[in-house]
Amino acid sequence: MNILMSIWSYFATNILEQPAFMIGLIVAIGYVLLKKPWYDVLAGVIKAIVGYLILTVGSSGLVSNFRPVLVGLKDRFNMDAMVIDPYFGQNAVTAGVEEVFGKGFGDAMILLLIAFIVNILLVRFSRYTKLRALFTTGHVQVQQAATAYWLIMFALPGLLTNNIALLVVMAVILGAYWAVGSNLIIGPCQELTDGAGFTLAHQQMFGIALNTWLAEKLFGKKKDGKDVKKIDDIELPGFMSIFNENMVCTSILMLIFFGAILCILGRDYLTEQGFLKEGASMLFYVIQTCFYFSVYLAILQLGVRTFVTELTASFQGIADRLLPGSVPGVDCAVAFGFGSANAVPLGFLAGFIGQILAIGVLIALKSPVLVICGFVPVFFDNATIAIFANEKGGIKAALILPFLSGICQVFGSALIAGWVGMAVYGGYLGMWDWAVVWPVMTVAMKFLSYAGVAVVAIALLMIPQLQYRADKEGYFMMTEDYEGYKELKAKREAQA
Ligand code: ASC
Repeated sequence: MNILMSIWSYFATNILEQPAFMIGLIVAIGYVLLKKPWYDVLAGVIKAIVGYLILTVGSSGLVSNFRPVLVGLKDRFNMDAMVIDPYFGQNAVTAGVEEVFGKGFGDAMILLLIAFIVNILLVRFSRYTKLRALFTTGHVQVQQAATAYWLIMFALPGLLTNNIALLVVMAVILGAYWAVGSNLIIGPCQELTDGAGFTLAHQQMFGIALNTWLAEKLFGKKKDGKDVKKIDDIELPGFMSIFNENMVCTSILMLIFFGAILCILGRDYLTEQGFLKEGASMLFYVIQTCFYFSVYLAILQLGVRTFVTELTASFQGIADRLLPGSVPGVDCAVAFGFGSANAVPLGFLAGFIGQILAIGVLIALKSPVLVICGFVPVFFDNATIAIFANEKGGIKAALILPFLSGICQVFGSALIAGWVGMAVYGGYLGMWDWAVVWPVMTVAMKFLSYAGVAVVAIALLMIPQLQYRADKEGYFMMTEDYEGYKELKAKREAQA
């Protein structure tokens, strides 16, 4: 038993929780099932892992580049508050779970494994469950398992004395959330990528679904049949046309907005904190810091292009042999390689403004829980939402919806983290689904107890059934034969 546990813990720490190696493993299995020669398998695995590591360099570069702004806002305005960010959230659980529930953090990782198995089984039986997506984003699964662990123990304290029942309830709810959420947005992902054959498995899946729907309903095709103006359709006059280029657009927007914040923080403060070297030029520090956003975005997009090709080609082997009709769910940053590149900085800014506004309201109302923006929710959630919103509702949707999402992230996180007692440990996950969807599920479980668990599980599992009912012919075709699906859609549109 001990040996088994050590093998499992080695596998979990080094592969399951490390998306780069997890994706490498999936690519290896996929290519072996496709009976590729060994050297093709090897080359594919290397490209997938390196591509993913490149993506990680881009995304962690973005996070650290933004640090001076966030640290500065916190220090300068003397705010002692909870940071909404997945890593701060994970720390808060690690720090508090023993004290609050008398439970170790280790169980959260066993929960991760069981929930992942639930996800695989739900997809294996897609004929009945109608679920087609496998969650592969391990680092996100760790953060979510930790937060779900806390929320569910808070909602159902009766389970604290029965470990097995506790794990089963959690694994069913979390596994169903993974499978249902990533399945829910297969349609928008296939449309965005013209059938690349993946979906997103991250922290704003319901957020993407809702905002894509809102973008279409509120900002979509006009009554006279005219298409909406997407970001890339806007032809800017004269000198403004330089904004059409993504690298230029990102650099200038960052320079204006974050350059201003850096200047307000001031040279003395930045030097004191060690962000700016003694005697270095403030002007060039600001320019370089702001331009680095474009650098990391370019790196991130290169990483995406490198591993997505391998992942989707090899996944065919898994979909053909093991999990028919399924697609892999990947990090939300992968969306940045598709759609309008300028949606990324615009969504980020709109979300940032929304968050700052909401934080202002919390301060004005003297809320007992104050929130500080973390970079991951404000950037990755809102940029992703903007990309999808732009596809359906154009530039207006790509600005207004992320703005509203920023507000939801702050208010939702403040409410739930204050209520369940995570705020005092300094952090909460804070991403869209965890600021909106999980609080609702937690309320249902807290007030209805075990009936609430049933309600939540059934409600989640009903979603794919409803999606399937809405389009029986196209539902599986969308992942199995995208060209055929497009023809079907064109035919339907012609008839309408
Ligand atoms: C998260 C998280 C990250 C980022 C990254 C985005 O939720 O924990 O490190 O988003 O996955 O690419």
